Amino acid sequence: MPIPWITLQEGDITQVAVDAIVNAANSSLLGGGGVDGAIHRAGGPRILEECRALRASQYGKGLPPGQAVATTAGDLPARWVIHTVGPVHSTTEDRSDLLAACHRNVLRIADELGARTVAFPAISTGIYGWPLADAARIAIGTVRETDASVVRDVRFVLFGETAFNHFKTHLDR
Ligand code: AR6
Repeated sequence: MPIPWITLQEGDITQVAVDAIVNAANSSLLGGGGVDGAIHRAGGPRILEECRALRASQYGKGLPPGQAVATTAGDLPARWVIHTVGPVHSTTEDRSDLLAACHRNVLRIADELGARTVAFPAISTGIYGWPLADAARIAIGTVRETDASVVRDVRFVLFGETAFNHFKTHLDR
């Protein structure tokens, strides 16, 4: 069934008490800047240890863009972190399907984990350069079109008023 609640919040995703928060990671799964850096800083070393173990056991070549994988959430208020790798924005190639796949695969894993509440950042809109208006359209459109059996509440946690307003425009449509 469709996910009943899709809401928006301005703020820092590391502070949000939901079942699962989503990390905009890179293929290495070994951390980086932006929201990835913030999650590893606030969550402590356990998340990175689990990421290293996943790399060693399953993702030696890296987690491909569009895919997702879960760890526990260390010291964060959430129970799990679902790491997904957004596509780098390109002006010559349409990579929208990969950005949509990130959202779909995160929701599938959240369902498998039994997570009822899931918080997403604006994947690919920072270091990976995706224009906010387009990313908001894809993110909200994909979550609206995805069925889930356990996930009841998807919250987009946006850093700053500009990001919030772009997502609000699409949510209100
Ligand atoms: N809470 C919520 N949103 C945040 C936070 C936070 N604490 N910090 C940043 N944002 P980015 P990407 C917003 O760059 O574009 C990393 O190095 C930010 O304003 O974190 O997918 C990874 O390791 C922006 O709107 O992710 C990869 O190498 C959004 O989160 C690469 O960056 C995403 O920005 C991934 O780039």
